[in-house]
Amino acid sequence: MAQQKAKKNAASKIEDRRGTGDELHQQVPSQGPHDAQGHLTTNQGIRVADNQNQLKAGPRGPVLLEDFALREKIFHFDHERIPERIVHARGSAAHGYFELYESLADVSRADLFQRAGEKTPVFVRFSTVAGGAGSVDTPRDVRGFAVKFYTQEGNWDLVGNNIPVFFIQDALKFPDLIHAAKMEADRGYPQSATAHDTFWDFIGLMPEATHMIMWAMSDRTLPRSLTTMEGFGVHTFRLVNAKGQSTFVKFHWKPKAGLASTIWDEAVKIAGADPDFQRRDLFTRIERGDFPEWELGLQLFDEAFASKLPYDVLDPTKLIPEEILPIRKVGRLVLDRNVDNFFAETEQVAFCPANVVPGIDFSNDPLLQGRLFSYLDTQKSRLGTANFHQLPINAPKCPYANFQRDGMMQTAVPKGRANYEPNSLGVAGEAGGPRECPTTGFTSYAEPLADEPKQRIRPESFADHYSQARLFYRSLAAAEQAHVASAVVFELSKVTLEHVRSRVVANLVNVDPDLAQRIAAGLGMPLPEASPAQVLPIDLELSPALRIIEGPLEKDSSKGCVIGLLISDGTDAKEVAALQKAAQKACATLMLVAPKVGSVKLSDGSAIQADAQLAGAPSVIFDAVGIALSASGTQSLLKEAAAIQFAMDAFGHCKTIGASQAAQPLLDKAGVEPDDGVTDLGAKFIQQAGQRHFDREPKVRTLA
Ligand code: HDD
Repeated sequence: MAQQKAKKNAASKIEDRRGTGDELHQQVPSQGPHDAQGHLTTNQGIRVADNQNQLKAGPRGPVLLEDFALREKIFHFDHERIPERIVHARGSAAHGYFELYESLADVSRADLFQRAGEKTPVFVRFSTVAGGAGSVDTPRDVRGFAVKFYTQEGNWDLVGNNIPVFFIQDALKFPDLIHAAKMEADRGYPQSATAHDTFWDFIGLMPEATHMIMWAMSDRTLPRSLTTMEGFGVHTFRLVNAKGQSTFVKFHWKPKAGLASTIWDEAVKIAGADPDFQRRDLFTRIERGDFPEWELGLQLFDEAFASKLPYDVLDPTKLIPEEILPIRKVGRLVLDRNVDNFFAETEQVAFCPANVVPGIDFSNDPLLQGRLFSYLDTQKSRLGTANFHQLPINAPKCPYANFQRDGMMQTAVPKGRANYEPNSLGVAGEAGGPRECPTTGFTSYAEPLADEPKQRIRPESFADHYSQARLFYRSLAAAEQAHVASAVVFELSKVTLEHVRSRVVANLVNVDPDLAQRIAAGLGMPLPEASPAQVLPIDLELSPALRIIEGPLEKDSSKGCVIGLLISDGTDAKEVAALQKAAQKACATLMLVAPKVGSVKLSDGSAIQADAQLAGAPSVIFDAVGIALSASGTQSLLKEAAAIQFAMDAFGHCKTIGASQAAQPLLDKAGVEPDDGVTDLGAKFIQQAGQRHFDREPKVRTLA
């Protein structure tokens, strides 16, 4: 009875939370290093009298074994680390909610998709793939985009990436892909970089990776911020409604902040200036109330639509262009709370594509099917016990009950005699324990299966490896195409084996002979013959929606931008105040950068503190830069390499630069030439802060 009551209470608490949007986040009970009275204690609750000195035989004597406080503290410290994720080890995460715009009851019975306006708590972890947990934030790498929805019918994990396709078609090849991509087995380098022999050796031998390679070499793998990238579920999934009807679906996350990337040279310099650049950016945005937001978009289709496409929707190396199948925006994802503890939440969160709720189901995509096994399995190795679901970040926020028992680190205390089902020890729901729910429980979509032999075979419909690679490359803006060509030249220039370079370029001839020619020229090698293609590529209709530059989502507003303003003694006080006001109005952040942080004396005699010192705040960490120097300030900074570099890099990275007239000598020394993106410190400067000026690029670097 008591059990039933407790269950009812839990259920009604859940009811109360429906649609209110408040208190969506269950707080983890805080366990500080002290007891309720503020005393420091051991893990056994014994108050610690001295946390500075070990117990010794005399002031200069040996340490005594009986010092249990010492032994416990060191013992625990020695075991603080857990294995990092085999992939996606480096991640940053935040809490938030998903809010539904309209009921999707027509296509899915999933509880979170029923009531317009309802909010579901979420936890989102972004990651790089190849680097270790301590690696930098801005390598050229795919970004993970994993969302855990704590729905009222259990957890749904949408474990996606910021690229809508994948390298391989079959999960059996995943260990090979990752071994090839990560640091080389014998030498342990390079870390978090694909620019090495083994990666490109594998890629050259796996033509199915070519489409993904085009994305990986594009600006998509250099996102400016985690908040300016798209997310994709990649595979085709199914939605299933209350009548049991199935609709295929592809999931998209569209960033409200727009799409923005860095330039390679910039990404490399950010890695040195601030290895935690994206983690810090996510955290500080949320701290200052600039909550990152994405819209959930669905591409919905049926078997008849799928059968007309010239590619297979079960093939994860293919996408369906938005122009062919428009995206229906059905809700928004808002990240509004930082984690309280990085380890307990970001590190211990365990995602699994097999976590689906009634109304969402899998397709037969062979990559997805393999993933369904891998994630649960890896968590056991990483988190050490089959009870990892009990960790607060992983536990569902709805009641859950079954007869799974015991195991290492069991923290639940299940009551009652029966730990098996069926049992007749009590009336269902009482002492006898939980029972099946044939109507509301998860049932798999009853897909009719073909009567075919068991075999290891790749379907013919998966054989075209080049048409979509061509579609992507040719859909890009000219500047982006140049970035792709240059990225491949860069990466292959790091490849020491000539036959590997040559094989990759031979594959790319199938994608676009002009691209291959540009790359061959950039590498200083003859253009090889096209590699034999299983299926000759066809020209699909181009999809401008795939672009960042000049694409539908290209960032052009200053909202959310971080602008660096270089000031020094004598800087015009009115100008600083006006820029601060304008930035605030544009919802941008203005950071003052000065040779000394403590105090800068402005033109009116007032003193102001800078937010960052020049040497530690190069322009790569800002979206746009201003140079508000007086004539004397300019003169003294003309001898400062960091100040010259500040302007030079901003120009080289095609950013908007605003400068006072008196700063002109500094611009001249930095090689900043007049163009549309170089302005005075008036209104245009702040308005353009979110824009890049790619027309400038041919002036500052040779692209392939
Ligand atoms: Fe995976 C983690 C995304 C294919 C096996 N994967 C992982 C994470 C993301 C993805 C975002 C990090 C989750 C987190 O933040 O904790 N993975 C993908 C996508 C794929 C994909 C979008 C293709 C469409 N993955 C894939 C395959 C396999 C795995 C084919 C294995 C057969 N992935 C894993 C894993 C990881 C993982 C080994 C490592 C850590 C973890 O699971 O929790 O199980």
